[in-house]
Amino acid sequence: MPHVIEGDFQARGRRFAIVASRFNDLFADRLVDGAVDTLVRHGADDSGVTVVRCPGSFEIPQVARKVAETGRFDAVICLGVLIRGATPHFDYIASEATSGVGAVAAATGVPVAYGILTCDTLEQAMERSGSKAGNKGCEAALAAIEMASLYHRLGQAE
Ligand code: DLZ
Repeated sequence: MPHVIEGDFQARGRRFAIVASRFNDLFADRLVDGAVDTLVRHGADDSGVTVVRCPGSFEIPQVARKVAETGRFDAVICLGVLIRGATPHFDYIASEATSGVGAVAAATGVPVAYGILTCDTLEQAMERSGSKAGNKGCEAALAAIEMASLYHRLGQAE
């Protein structure tokens, strides 16, 4: 049998930060609600969940890095909602936000989950923030719980 190291979905006693943008808050707030609900239903205490709001998705990586660097969190969950407009603005912000979030995880060693919607239409955003395509905030929170557990176990295995 191979030696398998993997995370579980127990959030009790762990500390999570949710970094969420306010732009398109009609949908962004639903992602935050989904993430908080998922964390709490997996055992996180209210005191173990901190929500940090920033203006737009472009700012998410900057704030996530600050938050991760405090050393106070086992994982950071990044949530935002980008909706394509008439100009290429969307593509620039989506690209910065996406690569920026990955860079935060690489630079800080803290697991960072990605829950930024990149939608062509309002309908797509609605579908992914708590209706027929689920809630991507919940999915990002699950990834964060698993990664926090995995990093904990990898630390024990050293
Ligand atoms: C400017 C802008 C635009 C056009 N669209 C979005 C969007 O769909 N989703 C989002 O999260 N943020 C958007 N922003 C705001 C930028 O992310 C950023 O906050 C501003 O450019 C200020 O730096």
